[in-house]
Amino acid sequence: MAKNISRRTFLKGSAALTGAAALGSAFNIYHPEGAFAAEDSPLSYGYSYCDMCNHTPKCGIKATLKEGKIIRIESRENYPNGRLCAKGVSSIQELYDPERLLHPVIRTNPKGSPDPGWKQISWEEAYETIAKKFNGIKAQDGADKVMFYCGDPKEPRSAVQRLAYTFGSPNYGNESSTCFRAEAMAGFLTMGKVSMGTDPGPKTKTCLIWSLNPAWSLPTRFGKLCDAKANGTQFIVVDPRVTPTVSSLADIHLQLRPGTDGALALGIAHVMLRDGYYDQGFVEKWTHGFTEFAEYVKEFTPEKTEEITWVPKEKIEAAAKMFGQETPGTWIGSASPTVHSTNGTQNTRAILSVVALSGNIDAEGGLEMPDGLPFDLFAGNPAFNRETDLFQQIKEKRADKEDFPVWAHFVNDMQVNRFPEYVDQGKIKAMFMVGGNAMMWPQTKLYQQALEKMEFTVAADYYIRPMTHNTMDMVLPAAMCFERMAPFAIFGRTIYFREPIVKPMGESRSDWQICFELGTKLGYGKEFFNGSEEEGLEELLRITKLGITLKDLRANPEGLTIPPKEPNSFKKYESGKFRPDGKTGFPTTSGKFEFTSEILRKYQFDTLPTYKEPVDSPNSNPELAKEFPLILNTGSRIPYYTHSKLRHMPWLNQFMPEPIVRMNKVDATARGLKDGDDVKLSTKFGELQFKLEVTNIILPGMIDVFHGWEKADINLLIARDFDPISGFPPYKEGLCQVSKG
Ligand SMILES: Nc1nc2c(c(=O)[nH]1)N[C@H]1C(S)=C(S)[C@@H](COP(=O)(O)OP(=O)(O)OC[C@H]3O[C@@H](n4cnc5c(=O)[nH]c(N)nc54)[C@H](O)[C@@H]3O)O[C@H]1N2
Ligand SMILES: Nc1nc2c(c(=O)[nH]1)N[C@H]1C(S)=C(S)[C@@H](COP(=O)(O)OP(=O)(O)OC[C@H]3O[C@@H](n4cnc5c(=O)[nH]c(N)nc54)[C@H](O)[C@@H]3O)O[C@H]1N2
Ligand code: SF4
Ligand SMILES: [Mo]
Repeated sequence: MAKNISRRTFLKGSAALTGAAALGSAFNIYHPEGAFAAEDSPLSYGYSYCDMCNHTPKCGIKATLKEGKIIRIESRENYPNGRLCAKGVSSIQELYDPERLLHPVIRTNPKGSPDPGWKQISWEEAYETIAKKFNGIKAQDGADKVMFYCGDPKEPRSAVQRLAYTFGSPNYGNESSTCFRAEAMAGFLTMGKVSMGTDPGPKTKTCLIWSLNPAWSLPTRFGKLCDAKANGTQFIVVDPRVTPTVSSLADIHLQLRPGTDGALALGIAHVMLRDGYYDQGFVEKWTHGFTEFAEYVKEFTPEKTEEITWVPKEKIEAAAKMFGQETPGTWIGSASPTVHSTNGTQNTRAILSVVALSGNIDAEGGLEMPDGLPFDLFAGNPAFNRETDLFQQIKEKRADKEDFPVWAHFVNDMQVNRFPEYVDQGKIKAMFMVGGNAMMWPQTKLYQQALEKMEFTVAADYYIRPMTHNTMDMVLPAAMCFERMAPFAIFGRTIYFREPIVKPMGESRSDWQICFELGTKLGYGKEFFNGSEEEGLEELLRITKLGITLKDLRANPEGLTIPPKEPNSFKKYESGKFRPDGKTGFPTTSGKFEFTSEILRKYQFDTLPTYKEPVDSPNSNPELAKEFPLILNTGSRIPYYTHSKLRHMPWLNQFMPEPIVRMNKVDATARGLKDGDDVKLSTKFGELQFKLEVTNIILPGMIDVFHGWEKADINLLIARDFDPISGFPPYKEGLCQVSKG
C-alpha cells in the first residue's frame, strides 16, 4: 500500500493529523526543514528499536523511508519484541516534531529569571564551556564535585558512567534511584542475585504476578503472558486495581491496600507454613534464618492480614494453596510499585521469601535464572563502564554513602534522591544530566532549586523542558533512536545492532557521541576513542570477550545469537554454578537463601523481612487521615504517556488531554462528585487541580493519579520519607483528600 502513496495523499494524511490534533495548536508532523518527497521517489526500509518508553530492550521498528525521510512506522518482523504500542507508532511524530531542540543553547539571563534567554551556540563552544567549568571545579574542589546523571532514558547509561569515572567522579547516578533497583537489592539481600521474575515456561503451572500491569507498561510481555494463559498457566495477580492484566489473566486477584505488600506476603507465608504448602527439603538445606522467619509469620494470620491489607482472608488462603501446591510456579516482580514505599525493600524481601518457600528458585518452570551474555541490563558492561577499575579507586568520595549504606554496599551508581542536600552541603557543585526531569522526585521544587544553586549545569535532551531546564545553564540537542547507533539491544543471548536510518535532525547528536566528544575535550581522547561512537562499540565488544566485532553484527541484522558454553541447568545452587567461586549454595554471606539477612545485620537494620506500615497511612497516622482519608497512589502507568514525556504528541494527547484523578464511585458519591468534575486534590503539602474520572478499576479508599504533568505535578504533594534501606520515595502510599475544585 505504501508504494502507492502519492504526494497528494501524503498531504491529505498530514492535514488529517493536524485535524486530529486540533485541540489547540496546529501541528505539522513534518519538520519545517523537511520538504515532502516527490510523488514517485522510491521507497526504502530501515530497522530500529523504539524510543518512546524507556524500558530495555526495546520494541523493534520497521520504518519505510522516502528520500531519506521516514513516512511510516510499523512493527518489526522476526524481532523478539515485535508488537509496537501506540507510543511506538507515534515515534514518527516525535522525530519530526518542530518543537524538538536542534542546536546547543546557553542561557543569557541570570538564573532565577523567568526566561533563561536561550541563545544558540556551536557544539565547539558548548564543549569548550563545559570542559572549562568541569575542569575548573575539578582543579579547585575535586572531580567528585561534578555529578553525572542519567534520567529514564537508559541507552546512554554506559557512556555517561564511563565519562564520570574517567573524569574522576564517583558521583554518577540515574533514575534507578526510584525505579527497579530497590527490587534488585531485595534480590541481592535474599538470594545474592537480581531477578525481575521469569515468564511462565511450558512446565509452569502457576504464575504469581506481584504488582505489574504489563498490559499498559510492557505490552509485548503482556502478549506472551496471554499466550501462557492460553496454554493453561494459572495466574495470581496482586494489584490494588482491576487492570487489564488482572481481568485478562487473574484466576485469583489480591486487591490489596497500597503499601501493604509485606503484610500480604507474610500472610501468604503463614498459610503455606501452617498447612505444609512449602518445599521442606529446600527450606531445610538451602535457607538461612528459617526458624526465626517461621516464628515471625505466626502473627500474620489470615484474619490479621485481611485487617491490614484489606484482602479477604479466603483469597489469601486460596493464593497460598495455589502457589504452594500447584508447582512449578514462577514469580514476576514489580518494575517499581512495591518499592515505592517507605518499607519497600523489606516488603519485597517478604515476597521473595514466599517464592523461596515454594522451592521454585531456579527450578525448571519456576523462577529460572539462566546465564546471560556479559552485558549489564542496559547493554553496557561493568569493565567498559569503568566500574571494575577506576570506580574502585574513587568510591570513598561518594556523596550518598553515609545516607544509604546498604545501597552503597551493593550498587555502584549513587543513590541520587538526596542530591539537593549534597548541593547544600557543598558535596556537589555541577551536573551533567542526560535525559533528566526534575518532576520525577518528591518535592520537585527542592530539585529545581538545587539545579539552580549549582555553579554549572548542562543537560542533553530532545526538548527544552522548562520545568527542568529553565534552572540550568546549557542544553544540548540529543539524537533520537532513528538517528543513532549505540547501544546494542540484548535479548537473552542474542545481540542486535542498530544503524542510524536517518540523518539527525538539525545539529542533534547521539548521547554516546556527546559523551565521547566531551570526554575527549575534557582531556581523555584515548579513553573516548577521539569521539568515535563506532570505536567505542568495538571496544565494548572486545571487553566482553565474545569473539565478535561490529562486522559480525552488521552481517547479522536479524540478531547474532551466541550459544552458552554449556546448556542451562536448573537448581544451580546444588551444582556450584550459582556462585562465582564454584561452591554450592547461593552467593550470599551465609551461602544460603537468607530469610534473615546478614548484610542488613551488618548495617543494623531488621534482619527479618519485617512489615512496617507506610509512614503516612490510615493506620500509622490516624490524625492525618481525618483530614486526608484517601490513599494517594501515584504513577501507575497509562498506555499513551511515558512519565513526563509525550504530552504534546497529537496521536497520544487525544487519549488524555488533561491531568486526571481516578476515584472509585463509592468515594465519589460520598463527596457528591461525578465523572468529569473539576476537583482539587490536596495533601499536607498543598493542592492541585484535576479532572475527575469515576471508575471501578480502583479500590475504594484510594486515588490513582499519573505523574509528570507540568500543570499538575503530583510530586509537589509527595513526602520525602525515603525507605532507609533503598532510599526510595513513597510514591504509592501517602494520604490525600479530593474535593470539588
Ligand atoms: N510520583 C511518581 N513519581 C515517579 C514515579 C511514580 O510512579 N510516581 N516513577 C518513577 C520512575 S519508576 C521513573 S523510571 C522515573 C522516570 O524518570 P524521568 O527521568 O523523569 O523520565 P521522563 O519523564 O521520561 O524524562 C526523561 C527526559 O529525558 C528525555 N529523553 C528521553 N529519551 C532520551 C534520550 O534517549 N536521550 C536524551 N538525552 N534525552 C532523552 C525526555 O525528553 C525527558 O525530558 O520517575 C519516577 N517518578
Ligand atoms: N506506557 C508506559 N509504559 C511504561 C512507563 C510509562 O511511563 N508509560 N514507564 C516504564 C517504567 S520506568 C517502569 S518502572 C514500568 C513500571 O511498570 P509497572 O510496574 O507495570 O507499572 P505501574 O503501572 O506503575 O504499576 C503496576 C501496578 O502496580 C499497582 N500498584 C500500585 N501501588 C501498588 C502497591 O502498593 N502494591 C502493589 N502490589 N501494587 C501496586 C498499580 O495499580 C499498577 O496496576 O513501566 C515502564 N513502562
Ligand atoms: S512498549 Fe511501546 S513505547 Fe515502549 S518500546 Fe515498545 S513500542 Fe516503544
Ligand atoms: Mo521506572
